[in-house]
Amino acid sequence: VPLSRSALLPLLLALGCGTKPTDSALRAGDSAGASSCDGPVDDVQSGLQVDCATSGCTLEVVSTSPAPPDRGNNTWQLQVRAADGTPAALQDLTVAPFMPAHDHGTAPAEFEGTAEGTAWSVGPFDLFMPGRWELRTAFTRADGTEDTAVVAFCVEG
Ligand SMILES: [Cu+2]
Repeated sequence: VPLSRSALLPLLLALGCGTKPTDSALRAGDSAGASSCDGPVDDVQSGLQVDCATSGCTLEVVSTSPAPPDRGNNTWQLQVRAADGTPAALQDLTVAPFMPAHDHGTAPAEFEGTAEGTAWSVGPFDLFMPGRWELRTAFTRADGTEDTAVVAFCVEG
């Protein structure tokens, strides 16, 4: 990656987080509260399935570590299921954790998954702030069809 994580993280915090520009990075990271997780979220646990954007499949959360997701390093196992529920083979799967309210993601921004049978392991990715995160997932099915799915969840302070 062109920028080291240690160089980019303070930049992300300075640019994206908190409404008061004078807040320090630590202050922004500590500003947990009910209002920090506004918006719809999924109940992230083993077996959760969310709809794919276009091709009629679902994205299943096989497992997360830690469970439920928490601040710091997280590793997830994901699996795409066809419309009939059978596990779908994929060519690739990439996730981009993102905080829409703050308009920032992680460093690096994307994490390529590793196939484990029909499931894919992604991470560790650092959910470094409390609040509402989206795991924006993009993948290519065996027939070349590209699709996306989003899992939204709250990270507690
Ligand atoms: Cu943030």
